[in-house]
Amino acid sequence: MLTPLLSWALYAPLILSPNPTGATTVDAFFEDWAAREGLPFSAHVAGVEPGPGDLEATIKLSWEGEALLLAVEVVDDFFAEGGAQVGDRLELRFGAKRFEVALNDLEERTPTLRYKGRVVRGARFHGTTRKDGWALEMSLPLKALGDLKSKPTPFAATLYDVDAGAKLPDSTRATAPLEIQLSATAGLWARFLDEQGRGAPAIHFERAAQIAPGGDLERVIITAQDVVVLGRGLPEGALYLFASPSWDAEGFKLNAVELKDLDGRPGAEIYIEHQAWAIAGEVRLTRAQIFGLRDGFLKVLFAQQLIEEDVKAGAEARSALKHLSKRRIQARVAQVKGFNPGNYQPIDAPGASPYYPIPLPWTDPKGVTYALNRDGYWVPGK
Ligand SMILES: [Ca+2]
Ligand SMILES: [Ca+2]
Ligand SMILES: [Ca+2]
Repeated sequence: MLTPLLSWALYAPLILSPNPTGATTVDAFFEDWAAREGLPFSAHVAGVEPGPGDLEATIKLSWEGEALLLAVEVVDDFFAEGGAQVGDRLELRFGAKRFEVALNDLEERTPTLRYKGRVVRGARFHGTTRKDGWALEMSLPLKALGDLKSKPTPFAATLYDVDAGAKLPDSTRATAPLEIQLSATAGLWARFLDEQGRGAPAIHFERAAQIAPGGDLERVIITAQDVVVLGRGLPEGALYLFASPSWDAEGFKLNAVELKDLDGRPGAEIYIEHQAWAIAGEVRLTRAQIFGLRDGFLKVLFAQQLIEEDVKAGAEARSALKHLSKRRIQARVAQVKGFNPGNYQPIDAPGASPYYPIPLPWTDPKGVTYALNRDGYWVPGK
């Protein structure tokens, strides 16, 4: 079969947020799709230009868990039953993968999904013929289609309309090419900003990661004010969790972010190293923090100053962290340049800030070792 050559448009991808579980039933009743906008088969690709009442069609997409859900509704003056290569049929493209939907007779002989001629297992169909055409609801296993969750993927559907029972289609129509991406976190950032009254802050970091164990990936966003985790699998049905560590916003710069397991429990923690002015133009601090989920909140599990620079005086104290094990972190004693222990005033005395102060040789000659307990890292004996 000749496949129409479509050039992919560089539009913003169509971001699909998930259905609430069970909101769509594959039963050839289409009320459950009423709120979704349909993509028309608007491009005439080949054959005769169909007239009114013949080959007006739309396709709708949605997803739930590990299944892509589609609804196709077709006005067609004659339904020609057939298979992968004959009769009315449908083709779906996801990136470079081309799938054929063999409609069979829609009802008794259920349609099948084929890839390179072989039936794809796990696809479910429920079709129906109508007075003015036909319609089909389907649930396709995501793992067969490609990685639609992590990156925008070109998508197009093509309809081959056979009206006289002949093998060759009378006409062929396709959706305009576009990119789709399934996102478990679509819309949640706007909701966070709105509900927390945040305006439109500059985003310094954004990435998908498994923060809450299991299910779809969460999205981590860091601004000069907040660390935010967006997701639909967060504790107690929360759609976002956030911590606002009252960072100095002046000169805020992220030096490092790592999303990985740091506490030996399922799900990644968020390690952040940032710098900002404590006194603008004079004293700059670099700080390390670890955020993690505890008791339904995003909590600071660890906080330590790493570097203090007095840029006017050219003085600097520089510590470094070492992960001794999953449960122990050591802040090495700082290497000090230019500070005079006699007139050195720690910027943050212990307890005065959420950051443990930088370990200086004259206050903490061995550095500081933290041990993880349930709620965070602590310094034994402090
Ligand atoms: Ca339905
Ligand atoms: Ca037809
Ligand atoms: Ca963990």
